[in-house]
Amino acid sequence: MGLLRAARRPGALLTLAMTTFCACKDDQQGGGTVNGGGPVAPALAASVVREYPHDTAAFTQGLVYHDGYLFESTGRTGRSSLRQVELATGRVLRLHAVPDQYFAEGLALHAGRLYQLTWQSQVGFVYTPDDFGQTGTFTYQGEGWGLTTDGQSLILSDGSNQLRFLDPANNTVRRTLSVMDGGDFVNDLNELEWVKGEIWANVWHTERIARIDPATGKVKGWVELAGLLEPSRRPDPESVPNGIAYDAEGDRLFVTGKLWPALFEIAVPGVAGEGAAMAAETPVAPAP
Ligand SMILES: [Ca+2]
Repeated sequence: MGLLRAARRPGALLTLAMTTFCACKDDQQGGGTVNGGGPVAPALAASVVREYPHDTAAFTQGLVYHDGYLFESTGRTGRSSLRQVELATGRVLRLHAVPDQYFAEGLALHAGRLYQLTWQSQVGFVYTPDDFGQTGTFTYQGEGWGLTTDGQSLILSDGSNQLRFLDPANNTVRRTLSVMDGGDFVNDLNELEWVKGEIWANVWHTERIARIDPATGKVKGWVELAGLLEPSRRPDPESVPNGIAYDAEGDRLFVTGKLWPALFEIAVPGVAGEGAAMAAETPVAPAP
């Protein structure tokens, strides 16, 4: 996937590189395959707008942008946390240590509260973003991987191809969505983000993000992250891309990975994340 390698200097936007590939796990290297289920969705390369520092001890499982800051959920038993992070420096401004028995997972901001999942404990925590005061808990069946919201429901992934829409008022499942590309189910859905009416999902152990139609579950397109962080900068095999945050007001997209030393602002030309890139290209009017 070298042709999709992204540039690293600020404001640099690459020419669109498009290809098609199957979402199935036996086709990790891309290239179209016959699956009998209709055409697979096209892939667009992400281009790097800026690179920021990221804590290499953060096993990122959830990422949210809110009010000028990143909020991050990190996993691993005994080391799980909720963090408020300064974007420019990667500095952790506030850290809540999740009790040792939990492995923290996805994170979403819904109705002014942060919702944090745990992997296999079937309980989540609710906090106020200002001070990380815990205001409640919520429960769900099975595993918790990624979490986001469409403004009405909490949307939960569990490592399968299914997304569950939960009613935050009573924890019931409003509906379930099967995610498919062409004729193939897309398994291992992980960290989630609501971006311009689509659900974006990291796919575990891959270098790509699925852009999912929330009405049908069909993958509308893929965002290719291959080349974003070189293998030499990844401390271990689990250092895969995970973590998507969207600044809707500024149209800025942020992505990182587990234990990554960097967090990237990216743009997907014609799709999202072009706010900062556009601003950089706007000529300054001469003084009168
Ligand atoms: Ca997210």
